[in-house]
This record gives sequence, C-alpha cells and structure tokens, in this order.
Amino acid sequence: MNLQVVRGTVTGIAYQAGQEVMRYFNQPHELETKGSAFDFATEADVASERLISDALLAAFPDHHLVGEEGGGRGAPAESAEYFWFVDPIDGTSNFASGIPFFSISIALTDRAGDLLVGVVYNPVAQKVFSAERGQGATLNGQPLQVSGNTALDQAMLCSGFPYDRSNPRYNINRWMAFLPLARGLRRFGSAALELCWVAAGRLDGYWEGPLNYWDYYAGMLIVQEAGGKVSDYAGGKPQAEILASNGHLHDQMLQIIAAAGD
Ligand code: 2AM
Ligand code: CA
Repeated sequence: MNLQVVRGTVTGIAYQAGQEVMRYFNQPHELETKGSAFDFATEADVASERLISDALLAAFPDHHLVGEEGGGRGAPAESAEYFWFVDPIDGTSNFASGIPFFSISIALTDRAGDLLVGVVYNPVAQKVFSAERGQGATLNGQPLQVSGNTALDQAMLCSGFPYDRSNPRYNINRWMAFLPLARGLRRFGSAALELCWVAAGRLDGYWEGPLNYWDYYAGMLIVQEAGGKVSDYAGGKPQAEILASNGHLHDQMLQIIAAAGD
C-alpha cells in the first residue's frame, strides 16, 4: 500500500466530512445521549461518520473500520490487515454549544496496531494536520515541528476532563500540580486538535484520559512525526491515558503526574 496516496485520499475524505459537519454547525441540534447525560452525539456526528466510513470502505473494502458512532464496518476484524479509527467529530460538546473548536480525526493502523497514517481536520479554520509513518507531519502541507522549550515555567500546557463524573476529583490533582509550575494551562475540548497543537509547537505538553483510540491515534502519530513524544502516564505505550510533549519536558511531566494522583 502506498501510504502517501492513502494520506491524500484520507485528507480529501476528511475535508468532505468537514464541509458536511459545517452545514450543521450553529444550527439547533438534537442530542442523543450515549450512557450519560454528558456523553452524546448530534445528527452531525452520525452524518459525518456515515460519509467517512462509506468513502473509506469504497476505497479500501478489505479494511476494518472502528468508529465512535457505531463503526464495526468493512472486513471482519478477525481477518482484516488494516484498521481505520474514525472520530467523526472530536469535541462534540464544543460543537453542540457553538464553540468553534472541534475536528475530524482519522487514523490507519496495521494489524499489530502500529500507526501508519493520521489526519486531523479543523473545518472552522480549514486546517488539515496529517502525518505518515517516517515521513513527518504537516499543517496544510507545511512541515510541523514541536517546540524546543525545555523550561516548565515557560511551558503552555493543556489537559481535559472526562465525561465520566463518577469520580468528582478526576484529573483535578494533576491540574493543581501543574498550575503553579507552568506558564499557562488550557482546556480546549478536542483531544485530536490539542495533540496537533503540541505537534505545531503551540502547546509544549498535553495530558488527558481516559481517551478512546479514535480520539488520539491520528494526533499521536502527528506529534511523533513532528518530533514529539507520546506515552501513557507511566511512560509506557499509550492505552487510555495520554501524555504528549515536545520531548524535552516529558520526564519532568511524568514525575509530576506520578506524584499528583488523580
Ligand atoms: P469526543 O468529543 O469525540 O467525545 C474532551 O476532553 C476530549 O476528550 C474530546 O476529545 C472528547 O472526545 C474526549 N473525551 C472526553 N471524555 C471522554 C471519555 N470518557 N471517553 C473517551 N473520550 C472522551
Ligand atoms: Ca466524537
């Protein structure tokens, strides 16, 4: 498979999905809750996933597709060699509130789970972030590079809070630990785009969890290909909890996370 061609195909599909999503933005929404009142999808999430999965499976019928709003399409997961992870709107809560910070996130892995291609599209700003394993990351075609910042007191950091409210302190201790140490802390509400902002050097570090594969796979490859580092909260392979940084601040951030607790 020619990953450069795949990257171009996926970029086109993400762009089309972005146009579809923008037709729904700032319109009244029907919210369909999924588990809890804070976890929901709009009709735009469903329409976007349908557009993306139809287009991806038309181009790659032998692949399996995992999507936030249903997924499970394409070749059976047991036999497929390649897997797509699709978040049709990352930042749904922003989207539903008319806040212009959300994205479309699409990643390709092989059977072993190694990331091959990642595309994140911000349809409001018309910015497409993409990466291909070993070939670097770009923003609208221009190469991306993480920041060179080595000082935490000069760092702009970012995090997020989960939908699951069963633990009311969730992530507050980490937030409190970084607050006096960093130049700034932000919470924007789209994991995929926040990872891209680490890749672009706007943010020096970002942590959040739990996240799903479709939230972070594309952004994770974009950070790595921009020269940054991505791990779980213990420095290992990311699962549900993600620490992404410019690399220089990674160990220091791991220590602070380990000491802080939830
Ligand atoms: P979503 O908008 O696609 O649902 C917000 O902090 C970011 O985290 C968004 O990327 C959101 O994705 C994701 N997110 C928030 N809570 C989550 C949870 N409990 N599980 C998975 N992803 C979550
Ligand atoms: Ca989503």
